[in-house]
Amino acid sequence: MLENSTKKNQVRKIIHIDMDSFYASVEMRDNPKLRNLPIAVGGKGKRGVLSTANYQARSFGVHSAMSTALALKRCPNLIVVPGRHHAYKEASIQVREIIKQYTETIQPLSLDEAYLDVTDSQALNNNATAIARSIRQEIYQKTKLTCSAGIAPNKFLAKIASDWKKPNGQFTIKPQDIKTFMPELDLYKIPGIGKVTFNKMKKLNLIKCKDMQKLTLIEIENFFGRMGRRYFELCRGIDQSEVSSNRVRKSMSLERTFSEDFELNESLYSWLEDLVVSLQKNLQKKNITESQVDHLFIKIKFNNFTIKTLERSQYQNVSLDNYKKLLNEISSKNPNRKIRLMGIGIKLKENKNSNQLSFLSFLENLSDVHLDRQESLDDKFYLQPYCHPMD
Ligand code: TTP
Ligand code: MG
Repeated sequence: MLENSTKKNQVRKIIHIDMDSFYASVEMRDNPKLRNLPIAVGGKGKRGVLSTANYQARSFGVHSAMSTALALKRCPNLIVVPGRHHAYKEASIQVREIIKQYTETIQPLSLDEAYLDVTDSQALNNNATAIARSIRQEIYQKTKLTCSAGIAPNKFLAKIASDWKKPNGQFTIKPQDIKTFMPELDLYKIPGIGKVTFNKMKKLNLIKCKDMQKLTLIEIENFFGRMGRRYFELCRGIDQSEVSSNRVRKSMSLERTFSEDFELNESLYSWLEDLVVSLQKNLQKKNITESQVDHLFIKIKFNNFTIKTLERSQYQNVSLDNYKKLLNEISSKNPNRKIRLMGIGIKLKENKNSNQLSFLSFLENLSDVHLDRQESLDDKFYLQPYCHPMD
């Protein structure tokens, strides 16, 4: 009895590992001529977008998801190289092999990021800071790539901490440090709080966690709806979520970035048809049948980069007709608007066994170019495969 409750209240030891300027670092490693120069990985065309940039390029204000055109304005000597996804996957698998020696409880988030629960790890006297250091050293020895690590009692704090000493550094937040660490943390640093939400927070004079800590749960829920409770907890450094190595697929989607902006109307039907055909093929490849589909959704990115998603529970059949209905509904709600991206997808019914993903299929399903990372705290979005943008 005592043992159980001790275990339940045991302080957890979570590590978040994040590779440094991952794609760019792989490119510099494999092509020494690129070292010491500002480089970025991405599309070179008129509407090219960057996946990432090395730290030298970042000092010019160049960053992920920036248009190549703007990046070249900021840094005229920037060298833009196309992505080599197989090389990134290979490095990711090597990293995973190293991490596996320290714990089996690993939750990959993307090719270059993972959470580890080392609470019960026998390695290095169960010293999480030492484990993180050792993992980083081994990753460097085997891949010649650097990474950063955050060590903390929960996933949220570990993720925040891995950013603290980037690149090639690590930072530990001990349980007793949380009370002093949290108040000064900027709310926009919280994963899941993107531009739109942060702008809303700013209007309410909520800039740092200490500002949010002054509000009651009910007040936060009134402002931010169902995310209220999560924000209430996160601004205090509370996060009970587990490092879950059993990835369960919750959705599947595809999207296409257009080479020019299009009107949001029926003229998009032929693009929609292409997407539906590809989605149907992908569902087939993954042995997902219609009976597993809960409902359909459509996603639109407008030319001002705002994103709208429309989900309708009455549509379960993956047909062009149903997606046309969703497109018509979203276009009637947003008349005369131009868009740069359209995506479609399905949400799956909850069925833990049949949707389970292995690490390898997780990697296969990862977006090669995830330029549209969702502003969501829900892990499901990391599992969505995407079409390559057209640029
Ligand atoms: P990140 O870990 O977000 O970025 P990073 O590893 O390049 O840099 P940092 O040192 O800050 O961690 O993403 C990992 C890789 O994912 C990145 O190298 C390229 C890809 N990516 C995209 O393709 N599009 C994006 O918008 C982002 C953010 C990343
Ligand atoms: Mg990274």
